[in-house]
Amino acid sequence: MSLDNPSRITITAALPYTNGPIHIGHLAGVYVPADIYARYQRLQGKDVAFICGSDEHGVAIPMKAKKEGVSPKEIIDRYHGIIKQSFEDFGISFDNYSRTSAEIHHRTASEFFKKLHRQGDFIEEVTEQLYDEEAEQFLADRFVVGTCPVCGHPEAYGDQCENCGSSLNATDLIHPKSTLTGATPTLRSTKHWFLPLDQYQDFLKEWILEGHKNDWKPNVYGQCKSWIDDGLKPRAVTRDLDWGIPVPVEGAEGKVLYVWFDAPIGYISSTKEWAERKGMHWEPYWKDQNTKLLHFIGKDNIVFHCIIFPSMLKAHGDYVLPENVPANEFLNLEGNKLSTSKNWAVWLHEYLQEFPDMQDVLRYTLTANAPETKDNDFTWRDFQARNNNELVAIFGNFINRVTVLTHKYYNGEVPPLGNLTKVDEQALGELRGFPKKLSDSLERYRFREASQELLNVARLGNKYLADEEPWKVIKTDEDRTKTIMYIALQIASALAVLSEPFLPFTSKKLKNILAVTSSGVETSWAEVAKKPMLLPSGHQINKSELLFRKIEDEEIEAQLAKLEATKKLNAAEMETTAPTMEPQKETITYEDFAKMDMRIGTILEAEKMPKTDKLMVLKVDTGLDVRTIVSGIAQSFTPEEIVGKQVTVLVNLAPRKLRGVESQGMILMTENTEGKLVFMNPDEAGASNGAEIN
Ligand code: B3M
Ligand code: ZN
Repeated sequence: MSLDNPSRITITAALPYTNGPIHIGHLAGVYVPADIYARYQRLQGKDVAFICGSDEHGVAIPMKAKKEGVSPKEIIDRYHGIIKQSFEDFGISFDNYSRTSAEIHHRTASEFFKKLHRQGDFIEEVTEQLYDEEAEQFLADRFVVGTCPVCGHPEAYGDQCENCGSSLNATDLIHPKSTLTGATPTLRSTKHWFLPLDQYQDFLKEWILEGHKNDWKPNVYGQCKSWIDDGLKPRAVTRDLDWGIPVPVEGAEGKVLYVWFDAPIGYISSTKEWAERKGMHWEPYWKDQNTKLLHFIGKDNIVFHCIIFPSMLKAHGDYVLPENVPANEFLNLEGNKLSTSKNWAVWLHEYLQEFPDMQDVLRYTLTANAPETKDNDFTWRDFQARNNNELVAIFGNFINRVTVLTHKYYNGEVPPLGNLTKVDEQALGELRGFPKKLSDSLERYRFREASQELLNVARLGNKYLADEEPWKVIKTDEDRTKTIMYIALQIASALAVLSEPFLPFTSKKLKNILAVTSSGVETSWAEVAKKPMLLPSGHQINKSELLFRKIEDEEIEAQLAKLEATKKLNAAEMETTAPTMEPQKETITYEDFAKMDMRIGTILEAEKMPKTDKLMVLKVDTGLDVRTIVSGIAQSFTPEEIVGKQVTVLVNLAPRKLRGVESQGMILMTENTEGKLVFMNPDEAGASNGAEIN
C-alpha cells in the first residue's frame, strides 16, 4: 500500500555511531540522498520531519574508549560534536539531531521495552552465551568475530555479518574469537530477553514480500526475501554489558538493551524532542496512518530496519510501519573499501579544510556517482571531472554568461519580453517540464538520475544561448536580444529553485545573484512548472560572481599522495604486527577427538553460489556417499581448479543451511602466508576416498 498523498512525511537517517568521524561513504550512502529528499518534499509544501541523532550505545564505543584509555562518555561527547558539526557544514538539513544518551531516549526506549514486556512479547530464556574467561565478560556483538554461517565471511560480528548483512546470534559463529583477548570463548549460562522473530514471519511475508514487492528497491527486497525464506529466529534484545540502557524489568541487573533494539527507537525520541521544542505533538509523525515513514540507511542496516524494528513496531501496536527503506549499497575509495580503522577515507572535516566552501561539489559528485543499486567507487579524478566538466563548464558557465551579459547590456536589469518565436516557446515548454521530470526521479529515490536531469536545465540554457547568439543579434536587433536575455534569465532562476535540494549552497548563492531572495519574487517549484516566468522585467539582479572554480591537477595529486602515504603506513603496520598465532584451544580428551569423523574425499562438482562472494557448493564423494557441502572458498579457488581434488572432510558435522542450501559436513582448510585458503593436502597421501584420518 503506498501513500500517494501523505499528510506528513517522517524521514529518518541512520544514527551514526559516535566512535569516529563521518566520511564520504556515510554521505553517499545515507545522508545526501535523505537530505535531497527532505528538501525536495519541503519544496512541494509537505509537512516534513527530518530526524536523526547520534547512536551512542553498542560495543563499538567502549571498545574505542578502552583502546584510547578514556571513558565511553568522553568518546561519545567528542564524536557527537564532530559529527553534528559535519552534518551542519554539509547542509544536511535535519529538523532535529539528537543523541541516544539523552534522557528522553532512555525514557522512550525503556517505556517501549516495558510495553512489549507487559504484553508478553518477549521470550525470557537462560541460554549458553559466549564468554571470555580471560577478560571475564560475556562476548556480544563486536566483542567477538568469527566465520559467518551464512556467507562464510571470516570477520562476522556476534550480532551481524557486514558482508551479507545477516543478523546472527553470537553462538552461530564458526571458530569464534574474542576481540578483547583473542581467546576462544567458552560458553556460560545467562538470561536474556528474546524477540521471537519467527512469530512475525507471516506478518513480514505479507507486509514485505507481498505488500512491497513492487516499490522497494531490489537490493532491499532481495535481502529481506532471503532472510524470510531462510526462516527467522528469535533474537536476543538484551546484553550483558555495562554500557547502554539498563533493562527496565525485574531480574535484569547488569544487563542493557541491545543497541539495535534501542537505536531505532532513537528516531522516535528525537522526534519527541523536536516536537517538544516546537510546542507540537509528536504522535502524528509516528502514529497517524496518513504519515509516510521512510528510513534512509546503508545496506548493512537493512535487516534492522526491515525485519527487526518493524516487528517491534508491530508488536507495540501504536505505530505506523515504514513505507519504504531506500537503502544504498557501499561506496569504495580508489578501489578499496572505506575503512575507519585503516584511515582509508575522505573525512568530511578534512575535506572542508582542503576544499573550503565546496560542499556542493562533493554533494553533487556523491549523488551523480551514488551506489544506489551496486557498490560504487569514489575516485579523485572523477571528483575533478564532475566539478570541471559539469559544474564549472555547464552549470557555472551558463549562469556566468547570462549574468555578465545582463549587466553588460542592461546594467543588471531584466529587459522587457518581446514576441516569442517558436524556439522561445520550445525552450519555455522544455523548462516547464523539468519540475515533473525531477519529481518523477526523486519520488522513486533515483537521485543519480535526478542530478543529471538538473544538469539538463543548465544544458537547455547553454543550448538556447548558443543557438540564439545574443552577442551577435544585439548588433542588428535590440528588441530580439531583450527577449533572448529575458528567457535566459528565466532558465537561470528556474535553476536556482530546482537545484536547492541537491546543491543548497549554490542555490542560495544563485538566488542572491538573481536577487530573488530579497525582492520577494515568488520562486517555488510549482511556479517553475506553471509560469515559468519568475523574474519580471525591470527586476534588478545583483553583481555576477562565479559559482564554481576549476580544480587543478595538483590538488588531486595531493589527495592521491595522501592516500598513498596512508597505504604505506598501513602496510608498515601490518609488517610490524605479525599475524597473531591462534592460542591453543582448550584441552580436549581423546574421547572428544574420537567423536570427529574425518575422511578423505574427492570433489566431483563445484559451482559458485549465486549472490554471495565467498560460497561455493560442492558435490563430494566421501567414500561413504556423495554429498553436498557448502564451503567459503570462492575467493580462493575457481570451480574448475578444484574438481577432482582430494580433500579432508569432517563428515559427522551437523547439517547446516547456508543461504537455503543444506551443507552436510566441512572441508578442512588452512590459510597460507598470503592469506589464501588452501586444502589440507592429502593429495600425496594417495589414500582412497573414505580413508579415516586419525
Ligand atoms: N549506528 C550505523 C551503523 O551500523 C548504526 C545505525 C543505527 S540507525 C537506528 O553503522
Ligand atoms: Zn555473512
